[in-house]
Amino acid sequence: MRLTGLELVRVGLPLVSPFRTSLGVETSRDVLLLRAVLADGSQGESEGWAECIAPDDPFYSPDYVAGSAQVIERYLAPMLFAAERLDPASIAPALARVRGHRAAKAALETAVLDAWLRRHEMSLAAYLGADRPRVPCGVSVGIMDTVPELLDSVGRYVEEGYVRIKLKIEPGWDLEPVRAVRQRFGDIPLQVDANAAYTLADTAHLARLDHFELLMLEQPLPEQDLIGHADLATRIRTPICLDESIVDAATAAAAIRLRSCSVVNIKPGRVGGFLEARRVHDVCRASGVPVWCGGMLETGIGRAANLALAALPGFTFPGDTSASRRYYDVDLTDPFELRDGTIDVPVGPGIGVEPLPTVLHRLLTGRSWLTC
Ligand code: SMG
Ligand code: MG
Repeated sequence: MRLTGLELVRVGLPLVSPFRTSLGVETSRDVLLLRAVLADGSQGESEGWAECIAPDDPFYSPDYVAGSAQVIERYLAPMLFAAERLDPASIAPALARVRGHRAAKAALETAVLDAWLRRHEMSLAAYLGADRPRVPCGVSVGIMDTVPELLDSVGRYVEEGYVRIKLKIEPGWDLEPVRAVRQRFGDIPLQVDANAAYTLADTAHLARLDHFELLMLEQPLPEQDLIGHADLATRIRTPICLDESIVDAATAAAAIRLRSCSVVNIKPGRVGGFLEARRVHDVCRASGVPVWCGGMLETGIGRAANLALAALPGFTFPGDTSASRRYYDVDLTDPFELRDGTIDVPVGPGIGVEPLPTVLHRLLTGRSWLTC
């Protein structure tokens, strides 16, 4: 199969409520979607969709949405247009000359993979080796102005049935909100995420989190600091999970060897695509390290694909794969709903969903069409 066309589609979606982390506040998303068209000689064409996880600004990682769009238009798409025979395994090698830009590469690989799977009438979940029809879901709760506001928010999510709560923390917003949530909600599965807001000088302070029996402390230190995380891990009891630090299967292997973490958050868009995400899963599983699926406030397009990954056997912790209404009043796809703390893994070919044309049309902010 060949890639014959690629459309970059931009949509603007307001979030239902601001999402504050140690990196800043998100109130809306400027989403880049890709629509890939593959041609298969006499067999005709097939189409595939993907969402790029890059946020507006390069604060979480070097990726940002305008940069991802540009590197796709200028470098990545032409590289794939030039490929004679595309199959899923050939995409990442065809893009390897470009360094980094993992969010852009992941989106492009996913759009082509979706088209390829639709052509072969296979779901992404089946292709990846998923073994469950639905997955337990957690929710990530942003930093709030006050503890009572946080408790209201957590209370609503607990009532909706989320099976674990993740609190965003930063210096000045850590022990107090965690203590308050523990006091109010007892021994619910609870974890925290710092987005690299601490340093090793905060070790004694972070050790005070041990008292709260958290499932894990996610990315306390800067992303490159695997040794620092390993040192921290010997000084605190709370298990360390890495997110930003793990950019491919090789860094996962290094982090495990160094004992920098005992849990890994996997986001396909952070590691360059679903095939690399599966390799991260395989490396972790072979070492007995549990993984879970992270989130980047995806619309239904990105969420559908993440749910397929989250159904692999090594994903033993609930993911940040929340229902559509946690993010958006109107999602780009039919909404994903929480049922008994779980969300169904899409079963249709490819990622199993497509943007709803009327919603897409209403929220559209730009589109450009590239051909070989
Ligand atoms: O998709 O529910 C979601 C968001 C989950 O907390 C979440 N993501 O570091 O894990 C993380 C953050 C990154 C997003 S901040 C832009
Ligand atoms: Mg994180």
